[in-house]
Amino acid sequence: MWDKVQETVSYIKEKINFTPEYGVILGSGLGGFTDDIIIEYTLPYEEIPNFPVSTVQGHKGALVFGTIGAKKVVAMQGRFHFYEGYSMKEVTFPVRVMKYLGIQKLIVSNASGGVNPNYKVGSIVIIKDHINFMPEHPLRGKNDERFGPRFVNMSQPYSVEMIVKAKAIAQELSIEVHDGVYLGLQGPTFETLSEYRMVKILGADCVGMSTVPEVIVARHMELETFGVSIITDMGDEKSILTISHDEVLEAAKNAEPHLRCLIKELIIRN
Ligand code: R1P
Repeated sequence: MWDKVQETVSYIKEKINFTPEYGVILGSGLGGFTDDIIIEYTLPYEEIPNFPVSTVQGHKGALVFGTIGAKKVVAMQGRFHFYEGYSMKEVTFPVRVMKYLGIQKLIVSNASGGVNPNYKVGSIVIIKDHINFMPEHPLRGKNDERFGPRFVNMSQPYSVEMIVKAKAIAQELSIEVHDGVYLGLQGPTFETLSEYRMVKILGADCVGMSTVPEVIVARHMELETFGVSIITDMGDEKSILTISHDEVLEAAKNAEPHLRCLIKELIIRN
């Protein structure tokens, strides 16, 4: 894994002269964030050695390098999910690559289903913690100490400092935000009503099929991490839900302008 990561990093560094400070992972329907970046380079995933390719609609599949204000960022326009058939090591490979390209901070976004009755479709939720309910752990197997320790402290995976800043920015810009716990499931099926109930009973506020492995690997390498979710459907256990990926993309697109604004300001001011 170490050699593969270094090979990919060397390839990218040979192609482009750019050291990003921020990494941003764009979730379903949130790829438009790259319009806020003054783009210097775009590398399609298929051109990058050892990189997986995106197979999910709404995940374009490119690393975008550029600036937001004075800050240098690399954005993943499209992420990888375990349900696509990738191992957790493949799902999280880009996070390791971004770390060795130079990022110190990682911002992760996603679309999720809400179970907190205070949320509605379109709510922006700052992730304050997560519950790992995914079937494979990204750190399973022999640990490579060059990346990080065997046992990773997960008492505060999401940066308190960045959460406080994001909330202050949201208040200043009159963007309504909630905070909550994200629970990661494998997917690709959407949740049954009973599963939504389970998510709620387990203490989470929203549920999705990504983010958790990326954040675990980011913390393994001591990246400062911020997570944000757009609620694209509500898991109301009393009513019958029909949700499609197209509806998820549509709901995410509608809420995207506010989220974009929040992430942009967080990067500029941090
Ligand atoms: C389902 O519509 C897809 O949207 C979410 C779910 O995890 C699933 O992949 O995608 P992101 O988590 O990548 O935003």
